[in-house]
Formats: sequence, structure tokens, C-alpha cells
Amino acid sequence: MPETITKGRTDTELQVARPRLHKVILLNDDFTPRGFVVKILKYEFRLGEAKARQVMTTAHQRGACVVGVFTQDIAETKATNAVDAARKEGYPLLFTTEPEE
Ligand code: TYC
Repeated sequence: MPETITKGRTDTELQVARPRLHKVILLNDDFTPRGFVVKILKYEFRLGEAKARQVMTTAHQRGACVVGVFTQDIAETKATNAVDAARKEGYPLLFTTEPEE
């Protein structure tokens, strides 16, 4: 009869590792037009008009606002694309990413 091998197995080892999620944060500045910020939030982050206006207004009033939470790859790609689109128009708009606690 073959022995059942259980040695070294723990509940922890059987858990599937979930990728750590990263926040994309919109930063305020004094130069980028509000309408342009809303446009970027709609087209790069797929926010609806009302949500895009709300996120833009929060960043405008408080200095920063979380736009969304994504896997690291997607967060960095969206932030880079959004910054590139702003630079093309000559605006200093900034998005950063940081890991969620
Ligand atoms: N503060 C900008 C202005 O008054 C608008 C703005 C809002 C810019 C949010 C960036 O993340 C931002 N034109």
C-alpha cells in the first residue's frame, strides 16, 4: 500500500497567491484645464462623465485623488498613457502609482 504523503504541506502553501494591486493617483496642478483632465479620465480610465468630474474635482480641491485600483502592469500602463497624452498637449498633468496596503 503506498503511503499518503502529507509531510511539509500546510494550509498556507496551498493558498493561491493573489497579485498585489496598485492605485493610480491623479495629482493636481495649476495649468491643466479641467475639461482635459475629465477627458483623460473618461478615455484612458473608462470613467463615466459624472465619476470623471468627481475625481477631477477632488484632485483639484484636495491635491490628489485615487482614480482606480489595478494590477501593477495595468496601473503603470494607464498612468504612462495618460501622462503621455497630457505631454502631447503641453500640459504638466501627473499620474502616479503606488501599491495598495
Ligand atoms: N487645477 C486645474 C485648474 O484649475 C485643474 C486640474 C484638476 C488639474 C485636477 C489637475 O488633477 C487635476 N485648471
